[in-house]
Amino acid sequence: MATVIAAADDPMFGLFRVIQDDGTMSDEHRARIDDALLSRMYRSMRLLRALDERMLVIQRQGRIGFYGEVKGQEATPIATGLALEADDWIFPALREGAAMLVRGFPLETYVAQCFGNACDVNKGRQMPSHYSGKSVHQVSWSSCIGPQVPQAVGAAWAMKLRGAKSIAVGFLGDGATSQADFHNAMNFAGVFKTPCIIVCQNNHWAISVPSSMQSASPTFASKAIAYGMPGVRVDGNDIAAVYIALQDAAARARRGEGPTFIECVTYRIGAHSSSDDPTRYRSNDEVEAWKRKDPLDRLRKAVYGRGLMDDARDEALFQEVDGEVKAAIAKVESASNPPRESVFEDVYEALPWHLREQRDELLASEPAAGHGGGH
Ligand SMILES: Cc1ncc(C[n+]2csc(CCOP(=O)(O)OP(=O)(O)O)c2C)c(N)n1
Ligand SMILES: [Mg+2]
Repeated sequence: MATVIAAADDPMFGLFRVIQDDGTMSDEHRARIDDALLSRMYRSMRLLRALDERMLVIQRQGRIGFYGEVKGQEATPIATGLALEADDWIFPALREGAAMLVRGFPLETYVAQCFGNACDVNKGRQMPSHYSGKSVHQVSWSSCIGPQVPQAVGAAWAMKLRGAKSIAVGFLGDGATSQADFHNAMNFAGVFKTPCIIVCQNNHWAISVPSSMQSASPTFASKAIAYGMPGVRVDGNDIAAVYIALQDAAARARRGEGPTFIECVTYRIGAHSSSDDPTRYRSNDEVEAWKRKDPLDRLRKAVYGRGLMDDARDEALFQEVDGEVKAAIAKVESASNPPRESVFEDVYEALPWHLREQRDELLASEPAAGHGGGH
């Protein structure tokens, strides 16, 4: 049997961490994560946790049809939003939507995506939790597992051909590494040195399939070897570590040195989605063990340690962000459906005759029962 050489100090086999168990970080890392940035990370994570909790409740109440929680995996989307430049493009997988919020996308419009109503910039055409925003350079994920990686690599290739300074970041889960799309994209990125970062959120499960059934490699990060790019295995529950790894990879891509593959080791604390019951396939002990590594608790230790937060201020912050979430939901929930004829918009510059005919026929008919109308 072939021997796999795995040294703990090798970035592909070790685990890059920045926030230590006691909440401190080295002077070198502290110089890159100042108090203002750390506070921003904490506020964003507090907000995302509050958002997830409320959105899941309203899904259970039947007010939205579906919801995809990110509980336990908040560090990566937030670090991504903070580490990138405004011109960089994000091609998310299932759990990175919130990078949009960090980059300034309005919370109300974000929430409206789950209602798919007239406040939704996508006009209700996507499944809930499939966020996207042109204004913040974030592409919708397509529900299929894997295609966002070749899309990101292709966009990065275009950026390189145009001589742009921007980069693209493509995400995937551990399960998606079994898809051909991942391997095609990694190969292309390595050969053509496209300015991109490919980030695998290894949350240990692909719905009910454990990550051990996806790969025989010693780590996901080590897959980078085969494609001729650096691989980094990062503690995905340590927002500071994810941020620094992304910043370094982005700088490398901007210098023209090509792609980096990052594995973020994390855990999905919640269900795969609102349609899933994880008690059917994983043990409570496993979930409890990962709850003790909660990224929010880890970051809380760091902000408390620097004297940026205490219990009273933390409670006030929670009330503030939870209030923002409640207000956003209340504001968008009462909006009407998108206008029926909007289904014909945004594909053709000039509507072809057969679609004009269909639109006119639709407008001449009465809205179907149960359709809220839009005008
Ligand atoms: C091509 C394809 N196959 C199967 C599915 C069904 N499916 C949806 S999510 C999922 C698991 C994805 O796991 P992973 O990539 O680890 O992402 P995670 O949900 O853990 O974030 C599967 C198999 C799909 N959406 N697309
Ligand atoms: Mg997974």
